[in-house]
Amino acid sequence: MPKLLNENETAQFHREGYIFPIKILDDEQISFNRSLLERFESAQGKPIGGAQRNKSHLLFKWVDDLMRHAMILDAVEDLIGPDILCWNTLFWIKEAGSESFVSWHQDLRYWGLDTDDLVSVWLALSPATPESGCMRVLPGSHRGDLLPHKDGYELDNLLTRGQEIAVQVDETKTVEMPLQAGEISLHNVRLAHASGPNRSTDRRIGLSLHYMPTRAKQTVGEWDSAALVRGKDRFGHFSITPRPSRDLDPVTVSFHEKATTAVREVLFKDAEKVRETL
Ligand SMILES: O=C(O)CCC(=O)C(=O)O
Repeated sequence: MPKLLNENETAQFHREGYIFPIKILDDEQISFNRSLLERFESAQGKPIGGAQRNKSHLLFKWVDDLMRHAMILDAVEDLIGPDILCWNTLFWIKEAGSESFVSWHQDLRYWGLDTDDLVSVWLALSPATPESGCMRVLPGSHRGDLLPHKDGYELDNLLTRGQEIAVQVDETKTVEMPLQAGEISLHNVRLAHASGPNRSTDRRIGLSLHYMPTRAKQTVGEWDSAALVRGKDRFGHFSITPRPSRDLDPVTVSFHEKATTAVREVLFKDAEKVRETL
C-alpha cells in the first residue's frame, strides 16, 4: 500500500526520472525555516557556504527535522522501500540577481555510491521559478549508461568541480521544474539536470536531501556517513550520523567536520584542482 504517491506519480518517476511538485510546508513553516537560516547567516555576517552547505543536518537541528519530515519520507519510501538512509543535505542558494548556475550533470558520476535507487528531494524555501533559476531536467536520462563529464571550474558554477556533461544536451527535450516555496521535486540521482542564473529580486533557496536504501555502499571513499531516517539498517555500510540536540551542538559539529572532509575527498577524487570555496 503506497504511503503518499499515487500509481501515476510512481510510474512517472521510474519512467521519466522525476516528479514534482508536492506541497510539504505551509507558509508558517516556510518562514520559520527560512528565518532560522537567515538568522544564522546574519550572525556569521555572510551567507552559508563552503562545508556548511553539506551535511547541514549535523549543524542545524531544523535541517535534521526537515530531513525526517514524514511526508518526504513517505514519498521516498514509495520509491525505494522502508529502510532509508539520508547521505547528504545540501543547500543550493542563488542570491537575488546573481549569475550562479548549475551546469548539466548527473550526480551519481561523482558521489561514489553504488546504487541506482538514490532519490534527490529538492525542497524550495523560496520560489524556484524560471526567472530565479529553477532546475531543468532531461527526462529519461537516468536510464542507460552515465554520460561522460568534464570539469570546468567556473566561479559562478555551484558544482564542486564545475562538472558538465561532455556531450550536447538537446535543450528542446528538457523540462523546467518550477516550485513554490514549501514544495518539493524528486529526481533519480542518474537524471541529467541543470539550472540557470537568478534574475529575480529574491534569493532562490533550495535544500536538497539525498536518500538511498540501507543496502547502498560507498565505493570510492574508505569511510562515509549517513543518517538513518526510517526503518532498520541491517548492512552497516555507513557510520550513522548523530542527531543534533540543538543548532550547532558541539558533538554533531565535530562529526560534521569529519563527515564533510570524507565527502570532499570523494567529490574531488582524481580532480585536477580542489576548490576551497565550496
Ligand atoms: O539547485 C540547483 O539548481 C541544482 C541542484 C542540483 O544539482 C541537485 O539537487 O542535485
